[in-house]
Amino acid sequence: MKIVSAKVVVCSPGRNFVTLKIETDQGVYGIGDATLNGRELAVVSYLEDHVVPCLIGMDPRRIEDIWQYLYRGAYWRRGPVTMRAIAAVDVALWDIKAKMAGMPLYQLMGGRSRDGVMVYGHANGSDIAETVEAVGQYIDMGYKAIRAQTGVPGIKDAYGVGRGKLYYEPADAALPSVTGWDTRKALNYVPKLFEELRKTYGFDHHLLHDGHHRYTPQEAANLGKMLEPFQLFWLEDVTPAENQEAFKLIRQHTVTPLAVGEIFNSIWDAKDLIQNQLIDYIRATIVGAGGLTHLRRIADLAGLYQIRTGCHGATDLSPVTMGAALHFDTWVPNFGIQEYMRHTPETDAVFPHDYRFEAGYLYCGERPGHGVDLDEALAAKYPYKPAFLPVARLQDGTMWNW
Ligand code: EZ4
Ligand code: CO
Repeated sequence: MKIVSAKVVVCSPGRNFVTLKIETDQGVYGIGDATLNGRELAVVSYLEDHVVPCLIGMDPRRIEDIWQYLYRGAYWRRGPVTMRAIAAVDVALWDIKAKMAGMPLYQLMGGRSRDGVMVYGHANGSDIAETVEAVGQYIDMGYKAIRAQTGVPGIKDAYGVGRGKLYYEPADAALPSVTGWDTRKALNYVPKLFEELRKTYGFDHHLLHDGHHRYTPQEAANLGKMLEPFQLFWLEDVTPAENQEAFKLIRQHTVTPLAVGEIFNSIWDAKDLIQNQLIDYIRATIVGAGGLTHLRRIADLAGLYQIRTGCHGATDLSPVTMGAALHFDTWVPNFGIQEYMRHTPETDAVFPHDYRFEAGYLYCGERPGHGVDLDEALAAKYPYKPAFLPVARLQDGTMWNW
């Protein structure tokens, strides 16, 4: 069996996606996602110029060997561009293998560990009152877990506050838009949001919050401590994780559960945090961290320390990643939660899929493979549109972490 073609499709049905389609001499094909929000074309070039020529003629059944070939063979290891390209190949090859086996992907991974995959949705509003109302709408839709982000008076376009209710998308301009940040104002305001949420809805639902790398370790510890009475499911990316020692300080001061890793691209980014038990949830996901082949190694390492998974699932991860993630989530023993931001109807039409939402859970389908396809003719109607993520500056103009 041989790979006869590998094609990179760039389309923008509401937002940009980079998709890899690998075809074999036996007519079976596989689909992988390679989207890197705001840096899409770098991955296109990596795939088209440096990966696809090597794939032609290879045996698509040798998933592990091809993974090692692309990882070790490049000499230059890791990084978001490289690991997304590897992820796209890996997921397309797992799709092919599962189709050949006539099985949904979760069966190949080891079979079902649970009936459904608990997901969390994104509720947000321009202030506390609006956000409390938005959380109520998610509760009414059946969600068991909800992430809450609020605008903060005096901060321009605080992170996580979208224009639409269901389709929040941060990459919104042909050049990065400039947003604001003020830690003092956020520390005054965010705990009040959760106080209000618990007063209004009680303690039955899981509530989450994303710090989006904005706080210093000491400020993060302070926030975690202030949020303790409200029993969050997790506090995410509360400080940047390049310096992993920083999490020791946070841990010494708060029992609020911590989640990190949506920008991690390999097990090496996560190893120290996991082995020192400095986090509770690992956010690495399939497209970000080298595909299923690599993500399951991260999950297994995390499992040794009772750390559970919480795969990134924003709209910049295409339905292909969501489909594959749901098979992974259905299998992985130490599953925690799955992020789920809905795609627009345009995106869903370009990527026909068989997963479905019901009462707070997503269910992967039973179709052979990961269950997500690409409608190439429809994709061609939505050409690439330059779109950058925003940047953030403090009030005096200092560049901050977006
Ligand atoms: O800002 O995926 O938890 N979710 C997030 C996301 C990220 C986007 C960046 O492309 O932090 O919304
Ligand atoms: Co996040």
